[in-house]
Amino acid sequence: MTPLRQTWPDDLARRYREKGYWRGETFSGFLRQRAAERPDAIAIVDRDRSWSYAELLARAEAAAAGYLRAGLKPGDRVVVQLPNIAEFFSAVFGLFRAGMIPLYALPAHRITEIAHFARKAEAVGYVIAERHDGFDYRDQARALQAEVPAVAHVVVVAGDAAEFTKLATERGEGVALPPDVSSSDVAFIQISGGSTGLSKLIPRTHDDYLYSCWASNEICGVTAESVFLVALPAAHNFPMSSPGHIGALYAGAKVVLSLSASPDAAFPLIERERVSITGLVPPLALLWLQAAPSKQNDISSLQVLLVGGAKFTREVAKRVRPVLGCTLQQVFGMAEGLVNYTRLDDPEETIVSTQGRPISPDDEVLVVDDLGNPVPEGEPGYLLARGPYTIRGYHNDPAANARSFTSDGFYRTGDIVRRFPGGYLEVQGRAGDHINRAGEKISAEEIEDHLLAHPNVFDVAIVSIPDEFLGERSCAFVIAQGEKPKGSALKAWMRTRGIAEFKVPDQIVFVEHFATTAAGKVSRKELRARLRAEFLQHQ
Ligand code: J2J
Repeated sequence: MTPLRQTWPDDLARRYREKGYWRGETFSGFLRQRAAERPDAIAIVDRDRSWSYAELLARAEAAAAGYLRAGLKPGDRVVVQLPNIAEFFSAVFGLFRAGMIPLYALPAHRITEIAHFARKAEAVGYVIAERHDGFDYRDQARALQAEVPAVAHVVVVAGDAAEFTKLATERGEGVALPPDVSSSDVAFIQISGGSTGLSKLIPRTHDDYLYSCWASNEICGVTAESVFLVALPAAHNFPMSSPGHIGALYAGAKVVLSLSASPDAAFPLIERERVSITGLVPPLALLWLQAAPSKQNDISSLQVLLVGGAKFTREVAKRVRPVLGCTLQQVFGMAEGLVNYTRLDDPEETIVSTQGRPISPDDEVLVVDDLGNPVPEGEPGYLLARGPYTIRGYHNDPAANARSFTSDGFYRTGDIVRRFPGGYLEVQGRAGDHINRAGEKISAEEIEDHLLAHPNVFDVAIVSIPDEFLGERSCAFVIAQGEKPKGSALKAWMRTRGIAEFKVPDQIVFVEHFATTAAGKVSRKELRARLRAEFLQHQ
């Protein structure tokens, strides 16, 4: 098995420890501690259950014993694909307790993506719920085992397990739980929303991730009294770490789970649980702003609304305080590490017009030109980042690492930003070719590769088009060959490719040919830029 690691140079690692950023704690260690300190405090609430910290710990230990009984071993990598239900937490903290490494897939991911994650991570387990949103994940488990036979263990945490193993809810006898792992070990794997090809794997350590969570708690005002609503998919890095459910649990707060982020689902939960803080992507924030005036629910407990994942426009941002009665906190983060927040006591203008500043005094941020030279303050440039919770490399991907990291360890975020006094950043756009569709990142190349497999597609370019609601939508420019398919048929065919629904192009435009230059072929990047410009001109 390719070893999973994330290492910083010794001098920096020493500095991060000495400064107290890396506290030497692990995920299962902190949960055990919270359960000892406040056993009866409520940790997790979903639609119809509520678990105390003591109960969550007991369930995590039972799950850990169950995994070991089923034949999984410490160090094994396990793809976790769960909706926002309480068992997400017993399943995942069970894996931590057993020294296993979760890889977080989103509920929307389908077989092509799940098989890629499993192969790339050399996973041997897959943790699912029976069904969610009408989709039966057991069928997906069968397809995965057919495609990647190494995934020998499927654990179903809720519903009917069929031929698979049910998540253990009793500790049972005869299984000793292993000693805690080291805080510098990789705790779990996140998925990158990168722009080239298939998703890359992001190994995060206990030390670095917990730092980003507890420091976020301080910046976002999360304490043991807070009530944090997870409205976005719990597996996504934003609702997990900014400050997220992990931040909230670290603080000993209450985490409330909503199966959907729609106002219809979320507002009654805010009222019932007196939610004080939550996070949304911009299109959902817009929906909440539209819905709030006509809803009867009392959402006055909400103090902070974090908005991030994609650019939140200033005009909409300005409406948050007057309409929802809470403080907006913009957050510009990435699963690879660096997270920026506006501060709760920043002037309103800073809150509505910037994407904040880094969490840590030791976040090193550079804004550079094409040649890698720093640009003057206020000028746009590429954002590079290095620091105590920003990864130094993807898992088992030397080519991506050569592209995405400088020789001195800065991560090339791919974002184009301007930096202002005080370190505040304003996101201007992206260098890479991906579509940020309502916070979901889609690689143009990945979708082009799928479409090229269609017999009547000669060539294709995927382009991001500005969209009033989604921020960006995806448009496929297609040159057909043979019989020209209907756009709707092409979309339907894409759905058979086993990919997440959000990756199916929103729009398909057939063209006769792609422009070339006198010198011959243009680069894909240039082509996409031209098609986009032409499309917008004719709007
Ligand atoms: C513009 N673009 C943004 C913002 C992210 C907190 C919040 C978000 C994420 C996330 C996260 C943006 N304005 N406010 O992990 O902890 C775009 C950038 C960035 C990419 C990362 C967190 N906030 N973005 O969205 O890994 O392009 O993380 O590089 O999914 O989203 O995407 P992702």
